[in-house]
Amino acid sequence: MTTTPTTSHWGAFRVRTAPGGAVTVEPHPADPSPSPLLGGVPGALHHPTRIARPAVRAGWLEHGPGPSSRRGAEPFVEVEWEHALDLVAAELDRVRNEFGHQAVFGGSYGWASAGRFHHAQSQLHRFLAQFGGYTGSRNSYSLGTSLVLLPHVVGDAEAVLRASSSWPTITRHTRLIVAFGGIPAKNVHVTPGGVTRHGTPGHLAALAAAGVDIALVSPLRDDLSDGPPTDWYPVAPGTDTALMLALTHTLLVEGLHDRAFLDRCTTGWDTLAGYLDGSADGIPKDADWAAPICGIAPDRIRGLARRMAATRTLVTVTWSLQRARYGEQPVWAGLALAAALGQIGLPGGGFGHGYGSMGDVGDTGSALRLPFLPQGPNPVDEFIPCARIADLLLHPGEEYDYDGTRRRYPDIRLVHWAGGNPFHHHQDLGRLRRAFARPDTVVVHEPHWTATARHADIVLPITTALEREDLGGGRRDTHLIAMHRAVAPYGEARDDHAVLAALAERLGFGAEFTEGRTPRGWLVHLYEEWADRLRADGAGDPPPFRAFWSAGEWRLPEQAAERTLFEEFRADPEGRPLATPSGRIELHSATVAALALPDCPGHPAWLDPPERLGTAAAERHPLLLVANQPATRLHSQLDVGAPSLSDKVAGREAVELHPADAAARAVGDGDLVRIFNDRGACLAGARLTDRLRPGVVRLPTGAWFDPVPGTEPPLCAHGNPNVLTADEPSSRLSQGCTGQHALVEIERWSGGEPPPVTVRHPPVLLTAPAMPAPESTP
Ligand SMILES: Nc1nc2c(c(=O)[nH]1)N[C@H]1C(S)=C(S)[C@@H](COP(=O)(O)OP(=O)(O)OC[C@H]3O[C@@H](n4cnc5c(=O)[nH]c(N)nc54)[C@H](O)[C@@H]3O)O[C@H]1N2
Ligand SMILES: Nc1nc2c(c(=O)[nH]1)N[C@H]1C(S)=C(S)[C@@H](COP(=O)(O)OP(=O)(O)OC[C@H]3O[C@@H](n4cnc5c(=O)[nH]c(N)nc54)[C@H](O)[C@@H]3O)O[C@H]1N2
Ligand SMILES: [Mo]
Repeated sequence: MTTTPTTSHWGAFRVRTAPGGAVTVEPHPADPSPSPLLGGVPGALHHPTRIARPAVRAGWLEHGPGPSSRRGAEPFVEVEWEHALDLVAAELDRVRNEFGHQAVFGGSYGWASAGRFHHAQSQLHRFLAQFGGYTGSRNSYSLGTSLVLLPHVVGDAEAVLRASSSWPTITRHTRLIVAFGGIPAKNVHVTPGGVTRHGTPGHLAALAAAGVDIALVSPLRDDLSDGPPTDWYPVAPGTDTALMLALTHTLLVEGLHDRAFLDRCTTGWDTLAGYLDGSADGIPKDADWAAPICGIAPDRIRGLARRMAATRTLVTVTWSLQRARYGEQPVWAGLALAAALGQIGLPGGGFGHGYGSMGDVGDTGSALRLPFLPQGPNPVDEFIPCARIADLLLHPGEEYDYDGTRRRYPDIRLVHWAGGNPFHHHQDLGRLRRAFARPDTVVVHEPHWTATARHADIVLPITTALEREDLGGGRRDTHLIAMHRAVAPYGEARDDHAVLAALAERLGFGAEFTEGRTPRGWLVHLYEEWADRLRADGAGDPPPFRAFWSAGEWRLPEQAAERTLFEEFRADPEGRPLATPSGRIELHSATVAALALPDCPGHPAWLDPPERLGTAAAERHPLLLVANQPATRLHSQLDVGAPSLSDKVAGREAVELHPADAAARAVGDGDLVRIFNDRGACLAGARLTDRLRPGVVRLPTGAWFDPVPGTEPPLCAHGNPNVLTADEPSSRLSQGCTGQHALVEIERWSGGEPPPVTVRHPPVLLTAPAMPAPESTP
């Protein structure tokens, strides 16, 4: 039995390997609240869906590159590594010679695995940059809207997230948290890159112990654990902006707003006030106006506003609110509400974004930048906002707006994806399937036969983090972890780095890509370079690599426990201005207003989303689906692990619905149901609960997409919500992802024997007849 240290996006842990190769895991001893996701690791590691050998889609192998609607519908032919690498190198070379470097899409959005060196995207971007360039992608599905909006409003999006008021400050000073989207305990186990000490569950317990009141504004009661004293405001999804405006209106008309703070630290209040009181458009945004939109009674709205003004109040907005049409508005309106209260910059007051979205928001772990692999500049300046992937592939040459610029989609011929699963994460998967039919070639690096691998032409089997050595740690982590190799690579799987080094070798820049180092040599180099910098800056004194490696970890220096967002700015707005044009918080932005975008005006405003409860579209599809993050896995990762599998209902992903909605459809607990709208349909297992707002149903993301062959629009046999979501941007300002909401209808499955879930078996794999090597390689 050997025990090795490692880390993951859901926490640091130890791997115990029995002589026969059987693996068990145990959490890091310093972790007070280990993630339940850990339990998914052993089952996923050697699951039959692991990719054992390189494989090429039969039609591509036969006919060569070209658009094909057969992607995802053909068997694969397993080939030798040398053959697969020759094919990829030759195709990269052909595409750049015939169409130019911008014809290669290397945006490759997605999470992949923890590990600072073997980070799949960093490896791919370094490779493609040295290759001569590629079309990249910007921002994230997580925060695509806020990352574009916040610089206009507070100068720097990252600063808001990085410098968010700390949990110890909140538990000490805050009396009332108004939590739009709640503080879901299910999400805080995850932080990109790793987390050793999960702090948030303890902080939530401390909130309860301190008797901090929480106003939970969410369609789901489970967005807050049962501990703290809670008033539940079961808002209709997509309508928080109306509620926030009405709260701010109450503060305004009752004189509860802080005029001195607004004058000193913000700009645009008068414009916003004119919109709130109706002098701008004749419609006062009062509680009576908001109530029928958001589903919260007027007296509850007014009462909440008065309570907020009477005590130290933190307004928090989870990231989910901006992952929707007009997603800028609830973030901007939330900031305006906090500004009107005048508590921004006071301990325990003000605004927060993402408490309960990610484990590190509000954490006090290390602020150090960790070792990283240099990617080098991309010689091509083409990029897309990441959620525009289907538009990019479907509409080459078409123009679109992005953050005040007008851009044009390049013509993509080759898609190279390493780390990330677009056939899980993107909206309207039926449309994405059509988009993926367009390029000449799709290359995917993957450990598992995910839907994305199945929609590729050339599939390269990749090791998991347990099968290689690395350095691991996340934003605000407490430890840098020596990730030892725990088990041998699965089948013929290779590291992304090894694959790209072999391709670079074939394309003539092998030495530049590896700089002559082995992977272990890279770890030593990245670590020592980082340690030297820390010592030079006086920021820490890590041991030499060998000592670090044998100890298995190094304890990172942590930040002070107390931290208040915008404290310095509030103390001295003239001397410490924000990086906005006015130097202040912009409740009206002249820059945004000048863009004259109908879907993002110059101040926070109520824009009616096309899909919400009570709109015309709801007549045919009357239920509002919340497609939020799953509790039992990280997106699609670990869907074949034990926690995720044991949570399925009727063999499919569980959809939660209110007993009244179920009764109206003769759906019983545990029944197989079909969820559908005009974009697609999926099967799911019904789970009845009164802990959500009637009319709202919940189907989380990440069940592996399992389209029933021949269905168009697709019927997913397994329950991936993205067959139902719309591929529409949040706005023309940010072009962010809007996957959180969709209108749907549900019926009990009555179609006889239901289509089976097939995605937990590998696709049909053929063996290549002895294949001659291609004549020449570049
Ligand atoms: N409807 C709806 N859709 C959403 C969301 C939503 O709220 N609603 N949320 C969105 C959000 S916030 C996000 S971040 C995205 C997440 O979307 P993704 O990041 O695409 O999701 P993952 O399932 O984490 O995909 C990671 C993939 O990388 C693979 N992988 C792991 N390690 C390695 C490695 O070392 N090398 C390689 N080559 N591959 C590796 C895994 O097997 C997995 O297939 O989903 C988005 N989609
Ligand atoms: N276990 C687990 N944790 C994760 C992830 C995972 O896959 N699994 N993914 C991680 C990633 S990549 C990210 S970006 C973050 C995402 O963090 P978030 O985007 O904050 O997470 P979600 O779970 O999508 O949404 C949080 C809650 O918002 C509520 N909500 C949805 N729509 C509305 C609305 O219109 N109004 C209000 N008031 N509430 C609404 C939902 O009930 C939901 O549970 O989570 C991270 N944490
Ligand atoms: Mo995300």
